[in-house]
Amino acid sequence: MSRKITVAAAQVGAIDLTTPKKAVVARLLKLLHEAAGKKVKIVVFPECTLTTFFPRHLIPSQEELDKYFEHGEDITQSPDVKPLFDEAKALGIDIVLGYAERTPDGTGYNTCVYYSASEGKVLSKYRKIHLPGTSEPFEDPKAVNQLEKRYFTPGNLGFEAFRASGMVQDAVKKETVKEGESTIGKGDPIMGMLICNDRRWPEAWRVYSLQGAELIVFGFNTGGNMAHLWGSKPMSPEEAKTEALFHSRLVQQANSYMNACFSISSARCGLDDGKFDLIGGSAIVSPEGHVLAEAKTEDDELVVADIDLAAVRQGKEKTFDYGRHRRIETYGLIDKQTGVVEPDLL
Ligand code: CDT
Repeated sequence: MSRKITVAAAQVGAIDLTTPKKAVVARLLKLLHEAAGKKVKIVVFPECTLTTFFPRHLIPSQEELDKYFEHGEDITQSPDVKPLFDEAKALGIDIVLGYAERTPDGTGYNTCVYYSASEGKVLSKYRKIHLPGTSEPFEDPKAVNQLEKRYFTPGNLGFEAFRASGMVQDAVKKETVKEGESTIGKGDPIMGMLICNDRRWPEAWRVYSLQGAELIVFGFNTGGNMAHLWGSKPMSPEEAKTEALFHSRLVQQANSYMNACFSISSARCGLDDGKFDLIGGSAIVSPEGHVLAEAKTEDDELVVADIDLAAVRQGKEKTFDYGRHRRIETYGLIDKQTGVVEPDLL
């Protein structure tokens, strides 16, 4: 049974504080049309795609801050963004879009949705669970801030895998399955979504792979030089950026392998406002941990690969056959303890 799909990361380059959402959406539409020309079926856009990564900035005015959020329950009806969903439907391309969400009760989430073109609706929503950075800006005026803990609440939707319809031919459905037939690896593709910092947490990937995830997708905004938040030693901006890119790639390749799934990562990158440097490095990675396609620029760029979801079976049925090899009776600390407790001193 063929489980081949052409997929893409739509990497997005610099966006300034004052760039209007309409101008960003015009760029996203250009990438979507390029994807259509390459017969892509799923396009993944970055984290908080529609604006500059505003958690860099202390924005005291609520009215000003709210301009960076989408309001209400249904992003597909947001006036500036609706044309993107309408075009995705017309072109028959599923899209993953990251955005800042303000719910009707005023809560802020760092969110993404999976929009299905064949169903004409959002199939799944994910709200970022691991929020990095600080609530207060650093005193050092030269520091690059990451005020996600100030502007967002940790996601409350968990890591809920879902199936994407209309992607593979002859997928076994509830109605068509024959009695006693094994449906493993035969249904519609099983997907999971993460957002940026989540990709560094193996627990997040594992919860999805325990649901059989075949393809995990995520967008990111990763600073090239965030000396106040990470780094083991003083580095030049160039060294810091190389290290940030290395770690980004390391976690994507390692977690794709250890969870026997494909993954797509999509960067917001470039020099925002001519000074905030974000790494690129959008990539599509195989379940064996190999890079199948990667961005060559730090600008708007479509990164495309043909993947065959049947390739996840090898890892899921041999090295990482969880049912045969996992030893959950020994993993208790994972869900009982948050921080580190060291053994008693000698
Ligand atoms: N957006 C986001 O989550 N960025 C973080 C980097 C900053 S926190 C040190 C990331 O994990 O890439």
